[in-house]
Amino acid sequence: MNVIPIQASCGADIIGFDFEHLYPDQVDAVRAAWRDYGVLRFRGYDITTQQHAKFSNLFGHYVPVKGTSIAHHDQKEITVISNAKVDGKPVGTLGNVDLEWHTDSWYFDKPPCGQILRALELPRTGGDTYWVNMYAVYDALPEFTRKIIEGRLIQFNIVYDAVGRVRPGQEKPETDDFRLWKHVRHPIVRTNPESGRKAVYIGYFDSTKNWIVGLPLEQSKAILEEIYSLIDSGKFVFQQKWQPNDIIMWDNRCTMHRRDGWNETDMRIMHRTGTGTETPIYVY
Ligand SMILES: O=C(O)CCC(=O)C(=O)O
Ligand SMILES: [Fe+2]
Repeated sequence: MNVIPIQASCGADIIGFDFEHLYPDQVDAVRAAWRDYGVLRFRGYDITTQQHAKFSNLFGHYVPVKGTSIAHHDQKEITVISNAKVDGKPVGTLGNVDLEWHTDSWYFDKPPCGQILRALELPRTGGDTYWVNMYAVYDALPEFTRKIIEGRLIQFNIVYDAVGRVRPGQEKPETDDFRLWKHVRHPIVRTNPESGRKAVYIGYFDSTKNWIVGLPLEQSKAILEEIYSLIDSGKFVFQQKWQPNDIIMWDNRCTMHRRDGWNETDMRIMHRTGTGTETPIYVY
């Protein structure tokens, strides 16, 4: 088995992994590469849904399919991400929406540590996915900004989802001051216990609903915009142009991702599992 960096900033290809036998030395090498590169690509592996779930379970306990997401009909670990419909009924969620940078399940107390996404059916054009290395974003921040955010918490509202819908079980807040809305708080500089390295952890792109706790609103907004512009600079980004049976495994603690839209008349079907959950921590 070989690990080949895709680009300096983010990502590595895994060549020659055996999904059938799951040899322990290969699994250990994947674990080490996952720690070192944040995003791993397995290109052109025609695995079954059982193999996907079994592989995923090696890296952390299984993360149940959550909320309005739709589970695969006979593999409970798998979330189906798709715009496809069978007999008029959607087979998955996250159609051609939710295209902004995010980490998965940022509104949870314990978000998933890793996610494993496999492409089954792809549109003719569009639908690329991008990952950004948030260790590199942390390292690229001016020391002045790093000093302000080190040890602080970021507050994410849990009332609205990333596309502005009220989440099931939540109610529209009475006040416009988003700092008073129901929320979770996590360290904005997050230490990944796997690597010991620090990454910026910001959930999703929205300086009007995220707040760096304790900072005046204008300053919080300015720092978040500074972070977003580093992400958008593209310097630390890996662009995945999908081929069928590509599998991408990412560390959800130290990367963010987003994807492009595509022509709605084309079908796009992806299968995803989560591996392990963890309370985000900051170690000085
Ligand atoms: O469909 C994709 O390429 C990625 C969707 C996404 O954000 C996810 O699976 O977490
Ligand atoms: Fe996502």
